Formats: sequence, C-alpha cells, structure tokens
Amino acid sequence: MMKPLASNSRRNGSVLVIVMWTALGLAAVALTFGHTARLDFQAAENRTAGLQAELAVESGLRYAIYLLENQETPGAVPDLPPPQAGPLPVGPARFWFIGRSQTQPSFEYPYFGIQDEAAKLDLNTATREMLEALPLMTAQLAGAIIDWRDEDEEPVEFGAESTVYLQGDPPYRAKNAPFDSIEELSLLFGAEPHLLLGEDGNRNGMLDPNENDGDLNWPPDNQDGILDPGILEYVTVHRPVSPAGGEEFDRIDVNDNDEDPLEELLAETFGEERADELRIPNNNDNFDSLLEFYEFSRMTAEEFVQIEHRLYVGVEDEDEDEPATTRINVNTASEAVLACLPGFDPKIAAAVVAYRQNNEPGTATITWLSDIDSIDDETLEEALEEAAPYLTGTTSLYRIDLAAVGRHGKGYRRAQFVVETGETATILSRLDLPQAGWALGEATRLELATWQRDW
Ligand SMILES: [Ca+2]
Ligand SMILES: [Ca+2]
Ligand SMILES: [Ca+2]
Ligand SMILES: [Ca+2]
Repeated sequence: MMKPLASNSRRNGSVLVIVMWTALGLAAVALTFGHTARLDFQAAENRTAGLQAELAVESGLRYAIYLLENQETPGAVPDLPPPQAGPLPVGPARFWFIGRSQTQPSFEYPYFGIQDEAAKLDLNTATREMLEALPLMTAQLAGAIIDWRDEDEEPVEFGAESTVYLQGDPPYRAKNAPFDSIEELSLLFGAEPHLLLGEDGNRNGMLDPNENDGDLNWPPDNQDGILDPGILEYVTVHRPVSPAGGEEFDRIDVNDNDEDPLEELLAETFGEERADELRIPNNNDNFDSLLEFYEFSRMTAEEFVQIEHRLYVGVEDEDEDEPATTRINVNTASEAVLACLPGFDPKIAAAVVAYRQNNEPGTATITWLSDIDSIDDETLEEALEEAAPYLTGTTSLYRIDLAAVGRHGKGYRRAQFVVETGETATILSRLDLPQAGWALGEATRLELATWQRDW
C-alpha cells in the first residue's frame, strides 16, 4: 500500500516541478514580451514626441519672425514678458525662446526671450586687441583666430597656420577665410572647451546646478553663484547686410552725397517747418557714427529715435578685404563685450550698463550715450569719440534659441537660428544643440511632470 503511494507521490512531485518550470518559463517569456512591447511603445511615443517637438521648433521660428517684423519699435529687441516667450503650445507640443537677462539670471529658469546678435563681437572683423579683451581669451587663441581668417600662411604672434594643424590627428589646414559659424572656433589651436563654454555647459545663459558645483559634475566652475560664460557667449560671425544694401532695406546713408532722401524723410516725419530747422549734411560732412550725426542734426532725442532705424553710416570705398568693424548694439551688449571696444575700458563699460539699467533710456537709440553722468564729461567725450564708430543703437540681427518638447514633455529638441530682418526676414543660420542637454532649468522639468497629467 505504501509503495504505490510513495511512487505516486514521487511522480506527482516531478510533474509539479515540470509544471512550475513551464509556468516560470511562460511567465519569463510573457515578461520579456511585455517588456519589449512596452519598449517598442515607448520608442514610438518618444519618436512621435520628438517629431511634435521638431514641428514646434519650426513653428516657434515662424512666430519669432512674425514678432520681429511687427514690433512696435523697429530695430529693438522685442520684450516678451511671460508667458509670451514660452511655454507656447503647438498642438500637444510646447516651445520656449531661451534669451539673455540684462541682470543676473535666476537659478530656476533661463531668461525667456529673443537674443540680439548685434550685442556680440564679430570674429571676422574684431582686432586682436578687441579679441584679447574678452573674458577667458588667451593670446594664443586670439592669434589662432587671426590666422584662421587671414588669407596667408604666415603665423602672427602666438598664432597657428596650416603647419600646426597638419601635425594633428586627423590633419587639416587653416581655413584662411572668414568664419561661417562661431562653432568653427573648436577647430582652432588653443580652443579648449572650458575657454569656449566657460561655466555655461548647456549654453542657456543660466547657472544650472552642475555649473555651480565645482568639479563634482562637468563643466568645471568656481562655485561662486555667478555664471561665468565662455568665449562663445560673446562672439558672432554675422554682420548686417543692410548697410551695404541700404535701398533694399529702405535705409538712408547719412554720408551719401544725395541729400534728397534725408530731406524727404525729415519732412515726412516732422513736417516741412520743423525739417527746415534741422541740419542736413553737405558733401564735406562725413560721420563715423550715428551719435555724431545726431549731435550735428539739432534733433531732440525724441525726434531722432523716430528715424534712427532708417539711417546708417556708409563707409566710403569700403575695402572688401578689410571690412569695417561690425557695430555693437549699446542697448543690449554685455559689459564684457563693451569693454573690448576701442576707447572703452571695464570702468566705462560698467558705467554704460549701469546707466542703461537705471534710466531705461530707450530700446533702439544711441542718443543716451552722451547723457551718462557717472563719468566726467571730458573722459566720456574722449571715450565716445573713439568708440562710437563701433556702436549702434538698433539691431537687425536676432538669435532665436528654441527649445521644445512633444506630448507628455518628451522628445526634447533645441535649435538656434540667426535671423536678419528687413523688407523680408532672412534665416542666416541654424544650429541644432542636442548634445548641449536640457536647457530649460530644473523648475521647468518639475512643471512638465505636473502638466503631463493634463496633456
Ligand atoms: Ca591664415
Ligand atoms: Ca547653463
Ligand atoms: Ca561643475
Ligand atoms: Ca561662477
């Protein structure tokens, strides 16, 4: 009686083990299947969100161009108080314009807005002295910049021509032509990433947590609670084509011998009677800057502002090989950039920025420069005489830095465009920045997590 029972029980035990193994096997297969299906679903969802975000980037660009073409003060940088600069919806996607704050930026969010490309030093026309005045610039990199853009193969002091680059792996030659993008800088001898990016690893103009934690996380930083950006923040390769094509952009050269267009503009804007009281330059007058022309013209600042964006300073017989220096916008340029200009030093640059912040002298005019009262008159006059040829009060070049996410906050995308406004807006460049990482700040990341429930 006992034997069969024992045998039965043994057989039953084996069956149970087999069933259990099979069940475990099936469960494992089911789990794998489920996991793969979920991954497939997630991948598809991420792809869709990515496409939605890309579409939002394109829509954001069109929207920015619309804002630029229809802004109240031509030649200014549009002010976009929240939430006009994002998040803005495109179907299930959202986009933001990443801007630059005139004051010390917040730790939680980047400053949202449109950037002025005329606030930066032009890599193609800046002199060595101007380049060397930039934060983090080395004599070696300044030399390499000059050699990269000049036609010859003769190195300047501390410079680098093809002989240097051909020793590298892979070997390449010096360009010997103007820069087409600021990112080209990374090809140059002595252009270490920490010099180009500084502490702003993701190029959003904001101090992210990893940019204020010393060497704990890349990039290296000094943990002082202040963003110390690198060279890329302060330079451009774009200069307005408008001064060269004045008519196309409906602008008048104050150095043009033909007085009629200027007379017409003054009469049209201020009436015949007032126009007659204003001074019109003749053939012998030649101006280095609009500030000089403004002082000559007898216009009030309020009057001059109305026509400023319609004027430019033509350079007689401009040398194709040595183009005139690109003018920097006094209304948007940082202290660091202003300090690079001939006649200006860090003290004067600081006074210009302080006056701008305290007096809100206007967003598209150069007239206020001679009103700065924290510097004695003589020093200011001398500084302005030297610096004014490098300055402007208006802009036509904008950097539109767009970040976007698709449905459920996924599919993050970022691209920067440089746009020139005129009769019609022209897109001059596009740079995608997927490698720069999340640029919208921790606060936006947290907000997205709550929004996801509503999407
Ligand atoms: Ca060269
Ligand atoms: Ca940053
Ligand atoms: Ca760090
Ligand atoms: Ca710092």
